[in-house]
Amino acid sequence: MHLHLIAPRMSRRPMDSDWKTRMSPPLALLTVAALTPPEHRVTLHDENIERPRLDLRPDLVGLTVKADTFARACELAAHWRRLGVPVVFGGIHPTACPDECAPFADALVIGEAEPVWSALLADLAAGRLQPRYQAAAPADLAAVPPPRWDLLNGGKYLFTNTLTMSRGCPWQCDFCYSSSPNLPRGHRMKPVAHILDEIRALGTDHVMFIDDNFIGSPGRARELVAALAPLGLTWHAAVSADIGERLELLDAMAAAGCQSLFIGFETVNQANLRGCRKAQNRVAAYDATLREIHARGLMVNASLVFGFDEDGPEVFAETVDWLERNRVATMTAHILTPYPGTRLHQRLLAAGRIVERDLRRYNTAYAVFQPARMSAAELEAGYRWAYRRFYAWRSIWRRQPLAAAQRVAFWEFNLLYRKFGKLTCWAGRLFGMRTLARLARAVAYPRALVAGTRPSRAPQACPEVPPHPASSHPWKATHEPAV
Ligand code: B12
Ligand code: SF4
Repeated sequence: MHLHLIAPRMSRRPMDSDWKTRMSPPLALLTVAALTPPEHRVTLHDENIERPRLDLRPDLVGLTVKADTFARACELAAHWRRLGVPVVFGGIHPTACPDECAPFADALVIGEAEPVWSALLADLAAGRLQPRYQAAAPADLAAVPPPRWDLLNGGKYLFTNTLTMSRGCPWQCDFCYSSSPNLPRGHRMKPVAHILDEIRALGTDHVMFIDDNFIGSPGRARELVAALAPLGLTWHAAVSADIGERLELLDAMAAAGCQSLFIGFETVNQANLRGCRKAQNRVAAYDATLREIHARGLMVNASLVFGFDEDGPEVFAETVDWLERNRVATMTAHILTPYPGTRLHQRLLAAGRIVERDLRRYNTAYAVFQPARMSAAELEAGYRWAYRRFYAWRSIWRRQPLAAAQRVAFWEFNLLYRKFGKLTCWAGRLFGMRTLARLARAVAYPRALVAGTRPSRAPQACPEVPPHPASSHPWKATHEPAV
């Protein structure tokens, strides 16, 4: 049989360039391809990097579907269903909202593909495709095959060095898919040997772990980090904000070549954190956490959310002041988005506060609900202002890292990716995204290219950063409640 797997076009946020949608390949589809027995032919298409091949007549079309790509997935599905080709939807949106997705596909894979994919293919071959496939138990991560990287047109992506070491997260923040009933609870890790094999198969000394939470099982993460240490890798990961309470693990990560952490701080208001049940974050500990991370020479990409119930129009300046004061290298900000299937969605729906149902706008750049302490227009305008202000020259200058080892990466990200992203993306198209990424990486992390020459990453004394005299927002007085 011929299986055609597709990642539909994402709805790009106004502040992003194509770097964002071409950042990395759809790992889910590479994984589904790897699960497919070799007697079947698999083709893969990512609509974010090339036009769809509507002329193909495969035996099955598989689409990976997120909230913001749902509408496009339905259009593509309708095309092939008209031609009599069965279509299966998988991914986070059909998992969280199977009933809404069911009319648009012949079959849904609810949750992980590993336990059900071969049964689905057998049913298809026998002409008895079922409408829903859902595993009774979570996948055995020891048996997950490495992704089929060979199917990719890798040169068109910024990074092709992504991998996961786990699935899930031990926490259940209200706005996150982890709070959705169809997702397996808790954090599960792949065996360390398995992860090392995946890294070797990538054939690079620079990898990005794109898990929800690299420290979701701290003991197991320690084992992995110990195994990574001798490899001389440069790597990046996403961790929860309680990393500040695990300094030994942080030491080990820095010593093993970790260069930057993506952290969901979300808000500088503890009441907001309580409201969304983000129990692991303590605003009072944020500054110290950032100091500890910076002292070990790591950069931080802070993930922030605007529009919680305690947020008024002052939240944007307060948050950016805090980021600048702490010299946070990069920011990924979101407007609070009630993804269907999450607890947040249930709560706002029940309160009649969802004002926008077009899921194409559910990419965190739009206020799709009625905020409590400002208008939807103020929320959107404030959000865009926060991006402009954070990536303004003045702010970039103030946020320069104290650790010399991170300065080049800092300037590269702030200028090449954010400030001049549209221009550099054009250059990327001309010379190849990956060629440019490799060049940027070689300049930012030159020592990583010479095995065994990594400098010591023992914590350095890192001076407390004084508040900016120009800061006009007394955020500390209002936003440092006791916990
Ligand atoms: C990597 C990633 C990205 C990459 C995507 C790269 C790519 N080309 O796919 C980038 C950086 C581009 C990205 C961007 C964004 N992302 Co993102 N991202 C992720 C992340 C961390 C990992 C996804 C992944 O690859 N997982 C590994 C694979 C193997 O697991 P999986 O996807 O669950 O797939 C399994 C099953 O679901 C199933 N499956 C999946 N697809 C299919 C298809 C078929 C046919 C079948 C049979 C099975 C199947 O089988 C797989 C194996 O079991 C997820 C978090 C998460 N844990 O999923 C968030 C996540 C998907 N992102 C999210 C968000 C909010 C965003 C942004 C809006 C953030 C922002 N404000 O910029 C943007 C959207 C971009 C835009 N619209 O402009 C949300 C939800 C998004 C949504 N719309 O529904 C998530 C869930 C994070 C969260 N917890 O809130 N993201
Ligand atoms: S810590 Fe992050 S990944 Fe985990 S439930 Fe909360 S938002 Fe989701």
